[in-house]
Amino acid sequence: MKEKLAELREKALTQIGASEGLERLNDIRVAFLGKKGELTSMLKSLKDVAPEERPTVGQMVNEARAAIEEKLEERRRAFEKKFQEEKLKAETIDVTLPAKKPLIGHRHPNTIALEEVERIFVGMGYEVVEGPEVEYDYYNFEALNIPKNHPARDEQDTFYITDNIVLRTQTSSVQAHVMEHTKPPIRIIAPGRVFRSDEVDATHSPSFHQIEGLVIDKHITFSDLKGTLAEFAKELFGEDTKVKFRPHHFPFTEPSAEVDVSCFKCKGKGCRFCKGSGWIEILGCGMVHPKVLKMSGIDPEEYTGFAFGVGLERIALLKYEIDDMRLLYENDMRFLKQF
Ligand code: 2NM
Repeated sequence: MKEKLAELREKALTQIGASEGLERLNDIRVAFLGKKGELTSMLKSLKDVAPEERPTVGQMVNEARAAIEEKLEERRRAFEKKFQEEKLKAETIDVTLPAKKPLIGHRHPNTIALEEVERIFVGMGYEVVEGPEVEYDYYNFEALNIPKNHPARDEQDTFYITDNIVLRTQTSSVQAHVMEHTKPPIRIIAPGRVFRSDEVDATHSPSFHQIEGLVIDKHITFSDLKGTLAEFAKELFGEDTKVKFRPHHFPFTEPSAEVDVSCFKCKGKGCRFCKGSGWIEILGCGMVHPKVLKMSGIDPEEYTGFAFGVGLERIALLKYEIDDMRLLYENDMRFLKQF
């Protein structure tokens, strides 16, 4: 019995010494000290030992138990320590590493250009109004003197929702609403997204933005229109910018004109930017057609007005010298950051 006990003790201590990991350590504890463990069963067979031997053997069992427990605890602590050290090593923070900078967004060139245009017109006393992108055929066409079968409808390759609802092709639709419910004087600009069934290329997109202006009051003349747009061009492109009005045709204005500005790159001498002409086309305008006023309930005998329309992307491309409109829609931060 004594030899067996000594053997058992040695076996347990060797196994503990060779164990790797807390799980194995627990298995060893159960195998020797558990309810059905080897040392426990030895304690149970103490009754077979001669009575005079029992105290010594009993003491040996207790000593063996204490020795195994101590070794188990020692080993457990060693594992814990090793585990901690590995964890610390794995989680080391290198305080000298550069920090990750949060990516900060940037205003879109369209937005910058729009805010610039709004600033100029608000400074002249205009109000900024918005309206729906999905519009009745009436406000997009009829009320602007573009009846059914008018050739201008074909030019505007429209997205139809139903026979009488369209994605607006121009923000003049907003102005038709305003004229209908406002007694002049009216002085507004209507910026917003418009839609035309165009193929995408460097200068076209099926969805782009317009800013249209409208002024209606007593005694408004073409001179007011010229002065307003000349001032606008100077503020937008620089004090020495000149404007040139060329006769044109729009269904909703009479007379109508297209406006060129002197090239702000070469000051009108002619360069690659203005294709050698010295002029850059920027907008369309005219005196609001009496029929348009009448349809909206404004008396053309009492009131006159002027209107103009300009493409926002066109201004952004010109102002920031961007040569492809598609760049405006790709949301590449490396591009957007430059403006
Ligand atoms: C343009 C050119 C000329 C225009 C006309 C109107 C309205 F509502 F008064 F009839 N709004 N905008 C207009 C006139 C728009 O864009 C090139």
